[in-house]
Amino acid sequence: MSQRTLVLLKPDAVRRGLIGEIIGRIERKADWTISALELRTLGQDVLEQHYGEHKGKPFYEPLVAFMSSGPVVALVVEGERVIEGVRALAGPTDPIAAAPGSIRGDFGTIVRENLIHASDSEESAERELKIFFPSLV
Ligand code: RTP
Ligand code: MG
Repeated sequence: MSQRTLVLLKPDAVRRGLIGEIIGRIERKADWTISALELRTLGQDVLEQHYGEHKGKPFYEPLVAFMSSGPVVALVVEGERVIEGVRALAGPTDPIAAAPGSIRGDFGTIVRENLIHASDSEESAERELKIFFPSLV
């Protein structure tokens, strides 16, 4: 089943020079395609829409501060079961709990600074793609 997902390489990944490493892992998966890609610094408005489900939680304010602390790379990836697939490449939210071999497991230690976002369901993907790439049909 071909799908589309919204991926963000978070500001820690960009600062640490891991763009190529992470995109390379996504690119090497068979039959997945990067169909949009952009470096941009996120404002409060976009982050509030994107992470609205977490508003009010204790980690929300520091998360928004972190996510606006430098540029991110936003990508649209298309292909077979790509929503579940990029989540699997990323590993669980806490990088210490993430298995070596996953992006978070290989490069992260701090829960907040966990390198990558990927949509967690078809509904999230549709919602998030509209926020980041509204011109995409
Ligand atoms: P994401 O939305 O960024 O892809 O990450 P996720 O689904 O794995 O995790 P989620 O629960 O949606 O949390 C969003 C992001 O908030 C930060 N976070 N910090 N306890 C904490 O300090 C905490 N919990 C979550 C992480 O950056 C997480 O990716
Ligand atoms: Mg999430």
